[in-house]
Amino acid sequence: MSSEANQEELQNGTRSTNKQGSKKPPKEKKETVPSGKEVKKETKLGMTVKKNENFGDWYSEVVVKSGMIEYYDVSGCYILRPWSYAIWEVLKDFFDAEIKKLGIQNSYFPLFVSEQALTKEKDHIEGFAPEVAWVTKSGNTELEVPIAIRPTSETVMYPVFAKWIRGHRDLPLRLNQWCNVVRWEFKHPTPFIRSREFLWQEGHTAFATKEEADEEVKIVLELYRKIYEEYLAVPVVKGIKSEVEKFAGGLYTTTVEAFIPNTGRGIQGATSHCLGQNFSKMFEIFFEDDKGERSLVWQNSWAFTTRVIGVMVMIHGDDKGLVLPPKVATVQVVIIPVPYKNVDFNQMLDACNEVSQKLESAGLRVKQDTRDNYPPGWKYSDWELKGVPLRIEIGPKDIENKQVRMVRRDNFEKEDVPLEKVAQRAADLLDEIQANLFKKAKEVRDLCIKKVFTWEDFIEALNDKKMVLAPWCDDVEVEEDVKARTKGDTGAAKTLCMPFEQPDLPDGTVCFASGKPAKRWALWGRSY
Ligand code: 87F
Repeated sequence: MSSEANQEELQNGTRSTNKQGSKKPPKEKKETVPSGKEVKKETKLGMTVKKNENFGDWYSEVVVKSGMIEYYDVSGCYILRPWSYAIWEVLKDFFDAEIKKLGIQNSYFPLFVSEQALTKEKDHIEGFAPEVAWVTKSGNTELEVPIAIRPTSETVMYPVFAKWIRGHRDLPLRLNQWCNVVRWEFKHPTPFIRSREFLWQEGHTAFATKEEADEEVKIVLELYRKIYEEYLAVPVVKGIKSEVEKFAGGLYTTTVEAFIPNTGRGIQGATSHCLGQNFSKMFEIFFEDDKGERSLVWQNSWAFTTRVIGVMVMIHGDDKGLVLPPKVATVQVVIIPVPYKNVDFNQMLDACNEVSQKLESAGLRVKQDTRDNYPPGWKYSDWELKGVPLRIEIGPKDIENKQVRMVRRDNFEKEDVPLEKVAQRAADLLDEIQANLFKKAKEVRDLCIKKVFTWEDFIEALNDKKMVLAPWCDDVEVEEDVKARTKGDTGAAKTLCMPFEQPDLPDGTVCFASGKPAKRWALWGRSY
């Protein structure tokens, strides 16, 4: 952009930066918009809370003002508006295609569970019972037997697995379903992160051998890593849960763990469980092998939920609003005409159309904001709030010079790009933004992992809102003891996982908490 053009723009105020993130709410003033109408400038549309000043309020504000969430009059339930649901669909499309390649099939099982089925596996349901929601009435009539709403579908699916699986030829049985589940949580609800109803996929599979089950657990966990790191640009640690933290009904639980630096809390990203033969024993899921012997099947289950969206918002959002990684953004590029008083608006629209077509032909998701009742500066703020990765501004000087201006959402860098290069440059910039968001998030996350050897250093790191990587004896009682000793207003520390990637553990290293010989490194932290 020439300095002459810059001057003109400054005078016109058309390329002003977002003023809505500043402390003072913008003054109400009247502006002339392309339609010639005078409009009252609306106030408080932008963010009013800073991420570092009040993270909780910032989060609530950003999910609502960006258009992701609408609040609802049932506590803990939220409306997912198209702006967030479309992100879910991108992840769903990716994961669905991947599991189909593995030979996993989709199916749909009922929302309701009979009491008899739900309580069949007592150990499984025990700790979770208070969270189960029940239907007790139809109209004014009490049901003869109350019916539960699925909090997860083991007890719905496994009785049928027992019926369907007869011989080794019926194996593996690998099913998935995309559905909602209900868990009546009493902890403070947070959109996406902890809601009473949420969307997920739940995979439930059965194999003849443990080896096949083990293999699938790993493959699915890698897909979850890709969802976080390659789509949402959120770094995660892969690992195995401790005995205390694993899914009690299963054999072992693998996990991807994310971290929210602002609150100093770890957050379980998604889990892939090997259930061993625990559920097949309980639900009598046998198969006859090729020698005619009856054996129990080996099972897995795995899930990721709409929580992933909340983690992404928390990691990348800033004081101006949402920041969407290009791979999941519904709109990757927004095109905004920047009209001047005496310039033909239709000419601007033609230019926008031309650019839009070039981008769409290159496979990019594009939106033109041609609303004639808002000035460009207002639109910039609005799309920044909504987190669109790349903005293209087209003004009369740009048309004259056969160029457009591109502005990145992640770092606000601007550049002028010749018309014939817009598609390639936009695509490259989107890749750069995706990579940069991950790189920045990983740098911050890495600084939040503190390696310690002693209890004192452990406590210091925890109080400093860090995750702690510490040598551990892997005793259940010691984990319970650490929980008890760290219990406070902000919640106890627990193991997040034992990372698959283990630093060296020299002979003679002792557990930071018990002084007993350390068996492995564990990642500890307060968590969601
Ligand atoms: C709440 C109420 C009732 C979690 C619950 O992770 C039961 C449960 O079983 C419950 N909350 N869980 C554990 C779910 C385990 C497992 N289920 C299939 C998964 C992956 C998908």
